[in-house]
Amino acid sequence: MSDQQYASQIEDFMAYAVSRNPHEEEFLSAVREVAETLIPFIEENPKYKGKKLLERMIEPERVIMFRVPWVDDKGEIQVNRGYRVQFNSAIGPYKGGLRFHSTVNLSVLKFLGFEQTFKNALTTLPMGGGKGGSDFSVRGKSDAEIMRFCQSFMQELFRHIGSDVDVPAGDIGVGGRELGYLFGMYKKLKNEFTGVLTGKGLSWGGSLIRPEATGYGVVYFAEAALNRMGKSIRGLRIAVSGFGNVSWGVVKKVNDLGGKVVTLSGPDGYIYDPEGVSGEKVDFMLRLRASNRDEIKPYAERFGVEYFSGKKPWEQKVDLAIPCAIQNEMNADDAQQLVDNNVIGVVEAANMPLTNEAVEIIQQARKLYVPGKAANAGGVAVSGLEMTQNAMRISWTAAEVDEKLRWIMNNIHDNTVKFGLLPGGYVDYKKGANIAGFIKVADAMLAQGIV
Ligand code: 2IT
Repeated sequence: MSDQQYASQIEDFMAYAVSRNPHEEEFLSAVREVAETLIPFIEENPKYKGKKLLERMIEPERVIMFRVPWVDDKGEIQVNRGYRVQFNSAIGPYKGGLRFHSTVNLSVLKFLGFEQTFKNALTTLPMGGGKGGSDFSVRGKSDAEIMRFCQSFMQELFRHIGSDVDVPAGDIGVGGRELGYLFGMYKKLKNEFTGVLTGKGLSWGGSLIRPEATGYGVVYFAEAALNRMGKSIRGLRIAVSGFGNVSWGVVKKVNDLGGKVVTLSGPDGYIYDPEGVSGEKVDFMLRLRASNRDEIKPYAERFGVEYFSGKKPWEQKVDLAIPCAIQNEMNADDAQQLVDNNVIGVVEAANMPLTNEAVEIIQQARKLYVPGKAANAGGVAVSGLEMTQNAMRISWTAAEVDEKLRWIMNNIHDNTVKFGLLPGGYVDYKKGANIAGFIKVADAMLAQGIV
């Protein structure tokens, strides 16, 4: 079939997706990104053709929405909305994080659950795709308010999850503190101590390296991709956005490998630290996060570096960009600026931080582009390792977990190169990740019949 025929097939499929999911912008953009690579692949492979696999895959197996009422410190009743999108269980129990953030809605969680299905397949571990959360924001809340919210959230969620059913974890706004409150309520309601959540604290079933895993995995992947180009992290100046868990792990591993992270950002703006974020500055990131203020400005005040209010770090001249904050944080103009500044490439640590137009600009310029579903899979991969340790009732050492994480990231790298290598040598990691993830899920779905 010609490119033009594929293009019209893609538009027909998107018209179908739009008609079934009107106004769900984030979800539709994730679907488009996948459909553009998978429709030609499916057409060329009789095994997958005519089975309505994409139509089946974009329909979540189940969506749960619920009321989350709680009482704030003033004694007022607050009402939030809770969700769990159980997207695909073809290769294992639903698995994916919970996001507590003001931008959370059904479209965002469907996009995240859809992406998670492919990501989890890439890890080689038996995990299906899911995502959940709430429009609750921890910003400006007291610890007691956060606890009451988490308890109310779990009072409904508990009946839908289980260690062989659906295993949530953290995401934006959900870290060790929130997972502790969630786990405590789950255990009380079910009267069982099982690995129903991952990202748990070390003394109650958590895994070493889980807090670092997403960021470490991103940098292991970046290093593998750079090595393929005859380059490495060593000596690179890197722009990072965000200052939360993912950025923190990226900063630590970049420092280990001899690179320099020169920017961090928050919703308020970004800081530029030409010396690099290292030493006590890395620990300061943890304190910023624990403060519930959601601002990066205090970093500039504390360390006397430049602060750019209301700006994004992509305007700095750097060798590599690693967006770690949130979806759509890098648009076409940002991507063009990076290309004009001769960046080596962009590695996504957040989920879909680049708009589809931004991805197009980076790839058209033949710069390195690695999608989050491949690069940030180390987080959920170590969640999978936490599930294994819980099931075996043992704990591996940090070195053992790190070794497995590195193996998994290198494996994802090689597998995405296998399906993404274009004539001429450029690697389309987006194509590679979509096809490699699809094959695993689609084969399982085909084997299990129309269910
Ligand atoms: O986006 C992600 O992969 C996560 N938030 C982690 C999910 C998990 O189950 O560890």
